[in-house]
Order: sequence, then structure tokens, then C-alpha cells
Amino acid sequence: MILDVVSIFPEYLAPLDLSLIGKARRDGLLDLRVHDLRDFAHDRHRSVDDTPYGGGAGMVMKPQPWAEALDHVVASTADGGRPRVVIPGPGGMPFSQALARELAAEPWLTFACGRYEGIDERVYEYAADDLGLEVSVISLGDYVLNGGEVAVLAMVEAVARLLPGVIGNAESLVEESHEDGLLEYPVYTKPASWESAPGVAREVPSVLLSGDHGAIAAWRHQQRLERTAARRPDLLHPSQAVGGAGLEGLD
Ligand code: 6GU
Repeated sequence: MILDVVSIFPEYLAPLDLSLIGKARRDGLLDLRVHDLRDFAHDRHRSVDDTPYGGGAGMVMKPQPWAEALDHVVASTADGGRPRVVIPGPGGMPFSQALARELAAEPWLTFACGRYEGIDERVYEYAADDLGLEVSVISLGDYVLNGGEVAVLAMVEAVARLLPGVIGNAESLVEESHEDGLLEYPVYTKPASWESAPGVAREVPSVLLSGDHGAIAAWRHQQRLERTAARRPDLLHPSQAVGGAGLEGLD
């Protein structure tokens, strides 16, 4: 997969050299290219923003550097392929595991990181109408970040780990929170009895030591239901009410 990120803070994307994503890049599974938007601003101060028409607080990103940056990205391949453009922003469609899967199926993604009050609306039109690109505005959630860079770190990690070969144990992908609509069950490791303070022994649930795989699977499923009901009742279907008691068990 080819990934381009355009930002006025390319250093923000440095963590993408680390851990599994860094290894995927070195292994050639991910061709990640970070571009400095200011390289496409040609005035003396390499300015990328200006005051908003109609008034209001803050600054708006100018259309010309963005258009040139997108031209540059599109021109980077000779085969006529086109990237899907993702613009992170709190006004976008909600990011989710399903959307991460959809993006992971794309051969080429370009993330355009806005700052300030946003990017001049004509850049969206230019990308779609003049360059023929699919543009998706995507939000991490209902809160405001200062720019798209941190959101790109999250989205790239969520997408890249789904690419074949990035995670060694592909099985670890299927039993995760948000893959089947329930949160993950609690996990434990050795020691079976852990003294967290003098005289306080904290035990691993005995079923996990029983060797009874059926009982373990049933316990884990029940834990997933209870945890989902407690933390994310919005994910549960009414028929999944914990304890089979009906809707009153969900509150
Ligand atoms: Cl994707 N970008 C910005 N700037 N703020 C956000 C966001 C994204 N998601 C939530 N808040």
C-alpha cells in the first residue's frame, strides 16, 4: 500500500518509523511518504494560511499550496492510478474498525492534514472535480484536535495493522474489540496468585486454570457481554441484555 501524508508538521509523523508500522515500511509492505505542505508555498514566507472571508476567528488554509501538493502526489505514479484522499477533521464521518477495513483495501491513500480553522472549501472541489479523486472527511470522535496529524497517526496504525503480513499472528486480529460488535474479555498472565500488597492476594479467575476449554469460552463470552453492557451499551442489541433479564439489565 502507498500512503502519502501532507502536513505543515512532517516531524509529527516520525512515530510511523517505530514498532510494527516501521517494520512494515522496512519490509516493503507500506510505502509511506511524508510531504511538507510548505514546499508548495512559494511566497517569501512560505505562507499556507490567511484570514477567513466573511470574518470569524482564526485562519484558513490557502487553496494554492494544497492544490500543488495534491498535483505532486498524483503525479508521483506513472501508471495513472489515483489515491483515495482522506482529510481528518472533527466534521467528518466517524472512523471505525469497519472504515479501517475499507481503507486497508485501497491500494493508495493520501492523508491531507489541515490545521487552523480548516482548508479552503475549493480544495475539496478541486480534488474531486479536477483531479477525479475520492475525498473522505473522517473524524476520530466528538472532540477537537489542533490538526489532523495525531488523527493520521491513529488512522494509519488502525489501517496498516490490517494489511497482510504486518501482524505476525493474524488470529490476534479476529478476536478483538470492534471486530464482532463486542468488547474484548479481560486477560491475565502469570502468576496465578499475585500479592499486590502485603496480605492481599489477587487471583486469576479459576475457570482459566481449569483446562476446560468449553467453560473458558463460555466465561469469556459472558465477560464480553458484561463489559460491553457496562462500558458501551450502545453496541448491544436488546436481545443481548446481560443475564437474559431484558432491557433493564443494560442501564
Ligand atoms: Cl480527524 N481531526 C481534528 N483536527 N480534530 C478531530 C479529529 C480529526 N477527530 C476528532 N477531532
